[in-house]
Amino acid sequence: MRPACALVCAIAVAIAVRAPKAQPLAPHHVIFDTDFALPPQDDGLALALALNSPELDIVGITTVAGNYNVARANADVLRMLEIAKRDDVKVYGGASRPLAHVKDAFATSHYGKWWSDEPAPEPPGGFAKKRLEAGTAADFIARAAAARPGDIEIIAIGPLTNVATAIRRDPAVIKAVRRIVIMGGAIAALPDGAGNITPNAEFNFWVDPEAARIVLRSGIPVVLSPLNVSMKTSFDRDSFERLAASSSPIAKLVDGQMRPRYAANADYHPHMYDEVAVASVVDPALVRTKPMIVDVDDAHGINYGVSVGGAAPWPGAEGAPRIDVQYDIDNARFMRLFVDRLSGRQ
Ligand SMILES: [Ca+2]
Repeated sequence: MRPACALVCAIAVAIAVRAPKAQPLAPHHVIFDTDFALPPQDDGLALALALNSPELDIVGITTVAGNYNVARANADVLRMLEIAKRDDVKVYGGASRPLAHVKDAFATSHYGKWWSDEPAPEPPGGFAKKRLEAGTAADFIARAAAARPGDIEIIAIGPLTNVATAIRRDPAVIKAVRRIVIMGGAIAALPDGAGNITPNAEFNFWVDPEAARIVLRSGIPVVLSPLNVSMKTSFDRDSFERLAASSSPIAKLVDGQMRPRYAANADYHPHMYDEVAVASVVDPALVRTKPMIVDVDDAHGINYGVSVGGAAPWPGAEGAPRIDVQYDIDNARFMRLFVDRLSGRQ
């Protein structure tokens, strides 16, 4: 053994001896803020992924009106937790209306039922015995963040009304929340940046543009999962069949709810939206992000609810933050994670 080798080898052995054993991943302590509906709604599939991901510790679920009204969000999420045998997860009822957006002829004739006062329809298997916790979603967000400063992350996959309300009531939320991962917006400066409710506005931001602007400008570190990255995803038939072959309760639910759609259309392969936001917390390497300045238009005109993102500041966007924007994803790897987790294969 040459002297040089002896030295190098001795160091290598020392490093190997001192190297710590692999530790389990520290869980992300998350509040799951959602305009929930059962699968095939993306919120339902996103919660299924979260519930089956040991990287995530769900400290509470908060509901908000969006896809449907908040009564349905509450009924469906309580039922989902019973199906998943996760009655231990606490649910707090949230905002039934956006901060300022009033219902009009467009809202009532297009996608989404946030404006509706209809009672919730009975979920598959009946209404849950599990009940909402006392207190509002906004109060819970403020209380949970204050109790664990710097520890709580919010995964927000609906209109941002609850988070904005929490910030307004208690600005200490801004410093206490570690970060917020938001499914929302569409960035025209990136590929696939068209809107999905108006020509340029994404649905979650359009339902409550004032809330989206408050949250983005709050100072809470933001990761944005916009339509641009959703458009790169596909819940392909092979992945669906692999999931459907599992006997897990959630896989059976997804099979029952989605098989008619796959059966009716040989080319059915829906995009994934809220699921991407969850998956990107579980495995950040799935997505590509870039820092961009992003703001939301809350002027009541043709761009109401439109998010605008750019690499450099521009007039009118003074005070808008630079945030991480997801723009691409490894769909094959994402679908493997999604199917493995929902089918209990981990
Ligand atoms: Ca949603």
